[in-house]
Amino acid sequence: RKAINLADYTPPVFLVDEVALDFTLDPAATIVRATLNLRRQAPGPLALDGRDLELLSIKLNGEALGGNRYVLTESSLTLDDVPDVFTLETEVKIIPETNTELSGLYMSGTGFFTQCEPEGFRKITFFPDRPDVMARYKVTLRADQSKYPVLLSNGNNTASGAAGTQIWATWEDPHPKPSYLFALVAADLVAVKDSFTTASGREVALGIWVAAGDETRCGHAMYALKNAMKWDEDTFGLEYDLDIFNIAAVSDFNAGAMENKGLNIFNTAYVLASPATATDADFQGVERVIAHEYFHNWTGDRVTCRDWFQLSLKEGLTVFRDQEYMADQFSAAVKRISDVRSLRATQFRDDAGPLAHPVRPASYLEINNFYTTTIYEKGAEVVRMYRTLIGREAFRKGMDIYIAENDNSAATVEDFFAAMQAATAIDLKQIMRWYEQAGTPEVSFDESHDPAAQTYTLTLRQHTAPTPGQPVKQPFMIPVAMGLLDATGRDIHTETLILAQPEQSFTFHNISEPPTPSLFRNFSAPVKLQGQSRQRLAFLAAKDTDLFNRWDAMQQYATLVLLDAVKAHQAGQAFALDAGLLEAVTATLRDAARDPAFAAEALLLPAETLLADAMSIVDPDAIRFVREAARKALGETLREDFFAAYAQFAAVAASDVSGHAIASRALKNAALGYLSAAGDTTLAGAQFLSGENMTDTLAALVNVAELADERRDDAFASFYDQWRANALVLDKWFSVQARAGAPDTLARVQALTKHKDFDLRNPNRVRALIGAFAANPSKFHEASGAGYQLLADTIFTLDETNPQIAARLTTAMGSWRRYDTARQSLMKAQLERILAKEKLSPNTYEMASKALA
Ligand code: DPP
Ligand code: ZN
Repeated sequence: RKAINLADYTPPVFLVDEVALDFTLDPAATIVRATLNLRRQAPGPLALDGRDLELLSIKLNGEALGGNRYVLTESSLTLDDVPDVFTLETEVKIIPETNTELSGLYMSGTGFFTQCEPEGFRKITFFPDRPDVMARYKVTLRADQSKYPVLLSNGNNTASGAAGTQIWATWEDPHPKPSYLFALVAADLVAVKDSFTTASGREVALGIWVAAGDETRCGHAMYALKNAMKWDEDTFGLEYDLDIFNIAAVSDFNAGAMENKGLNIFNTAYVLASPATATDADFQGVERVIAHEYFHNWTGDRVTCRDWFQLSLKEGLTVFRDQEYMADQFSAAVKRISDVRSLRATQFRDDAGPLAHPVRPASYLEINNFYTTTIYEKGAEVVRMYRTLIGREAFRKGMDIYIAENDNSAATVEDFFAAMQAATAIDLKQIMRWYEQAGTPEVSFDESHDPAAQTYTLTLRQHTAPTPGQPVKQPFMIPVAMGLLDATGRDIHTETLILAQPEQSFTFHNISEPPTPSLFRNFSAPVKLQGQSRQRLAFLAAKDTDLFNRWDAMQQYATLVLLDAVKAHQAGQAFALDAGLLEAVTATLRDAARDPAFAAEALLLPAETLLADAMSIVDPDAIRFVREAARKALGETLREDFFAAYAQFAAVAASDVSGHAIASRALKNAALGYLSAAGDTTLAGAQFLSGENMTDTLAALVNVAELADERRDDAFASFYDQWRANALVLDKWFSVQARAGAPDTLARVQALTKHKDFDLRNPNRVRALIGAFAANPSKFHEASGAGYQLLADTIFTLDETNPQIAARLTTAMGSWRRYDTARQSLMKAQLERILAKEKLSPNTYEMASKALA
């Protein structure tokens, strides 16, 4: 399969001004009639994309075309001899019930749903399926009234009716849009309705469509939607632009949600939430994703992408916007901490391996493989760096310019750059390297203090290791938000430096004593800061005025200490708890009441995956042993404090999901984790039994899952009995078992793949069991290689029905070179086995071959 290259971009030969679609919906044979008004832009034939379509008829300006007038291949329909302006009518048959890829039109639950981003529309009708072709859509849906009483599409419902047992509805979207934003829903759903009045007085009807029985779990989604609509008006001056906004929830969905114009389609996991069934993290996930998809209405829909290489133009920007939204709802520092925690755990890891790619890749085989943390989360960091560099006011001005200049068009990363550059006097040219070069820069520093001159000089150096296809890196433009602390921890100077060369020195005046620098405050750039001494880290962990850096110093300190303990363990020495770590945890715990949300984050030791990233040869067993030993030692040493904290933060109503309640539960459950690690499991057992709140129940279950005895088995059995009918809760039942560190995890996961509720057709279930297991740092990497085999077996089967999810699972073996030679060859053998599969999808082929390259 041929690579698609950014450098080969050419504008479309034909534009489509209007398209009328008429669907007669039937699971076994849906008929799609399309009328396209086409207009030539450049010389050449008309080439339309189309896959899995049975062409029934084709007319040009009303005249039926014979087979000699067009060329049909597996993926295209080409007409050589066409006028400059004309109407093309096609009629095709598609089979939604056999569409297991969940791209295009497919069946799920009670009806029909679509997913068109990035290239699903070509599985619905022949069309120039590329984002720079923006058309106005008129859509008529026809279906059996008894089975599919609800018919939805983009825009406004302009007409409806019934004819015999059939109903029909017409939807018209006044805004031109690319084909990837098309959507339809035809299903037996019920709506939770509300309304929102925009700042300029437009009344918007809001509907959240779910399966009957799920209406009671839509409250948080509706709250979040209205809150997000208001926030975008207040923060960016962006108002909603249609009279109706619908969200439909579907339980079979490859991604989290989709921003189709006026009709967002959501994975049920990001709509349904009640305190009894969803954790606090789930509630926050619903709010974040609802906001994210809503924000796409401007950054994605009104201003879309010229081509898929620009994916981060909409995704990085929209993630940045949802991060800012969430920061405004809760604690900004805690939000930043949890975002950076996951960026480091996933994006930094990818950036260091064979799958590393720039925020704007130069080439791909299968664009579905590029919905990555690099495009999304690192892309958001790049947008954040613009703001850090030019300031909030200029950034807002740049956003206004970006929207105004690119409204109703398909833009590029350069257009965003131009808008930001127009808003500031700072030369931003070099920021473009963040889009072009993959890899995580490493920043180191030297310092010197001159008591006579009262100056302090900081020298910063940046270096970025080679990544696939990029052996040499140019220096990045790195904003370094920093402060200088005196010996008492007071800020004596704060500034944002710009590091743009391989090495740069900065001199500060009137500095009488050697200060302590606090660098990259609030994580001002996605880099790795190196060379901080333990003493420094301990000081910053206790004193930094920047909450993020205080947390980070503690994490870095704990990382150094635990990595030393790993070495000691490998050398056969017994584990000894570091006094500084004990001191830091003690101080955090005793001060927890001041900011429980922050304390709960600070109490978490660095994840096993983060420790793994810092090792040249990953030893998953030693990492797990040491991290657990540290948790146990802390739990035992601070037993009284943890019990006290548990009791202090326990008094929160089960139904309360306010920020205060969420923070209290987080702190309480952090304490529960340490007490359980110290062998005190009665508390977890009792909390499990008393649970009316899913956060508490699950936190207890996670601890009970570590026990390989009947207490665990009883807990999982009763959880199953209680929740077997609730798919989203049952997903948790699978994933807690797959994430467990208990010695028999692998065998249990093998057995669970045969469980009657395990279903390879449902992406949420696959992620809950197989995805979670592949992210289990020690059990997936069990020395026998049986974990790799299990994953590869799943990929083998899944590749035939859902290549997108199969390809995604393959990335779990992307870091195989980081392990010992025995594990390396076991993982490599599985990757090779996958590559040798007959009829392997291009999706999985790309990931497996790149992992091995
Ligand atoms: N465009 C979607 C999103 O916003 C991806 N399915 O995440
Ligand atoms: Zn998005």
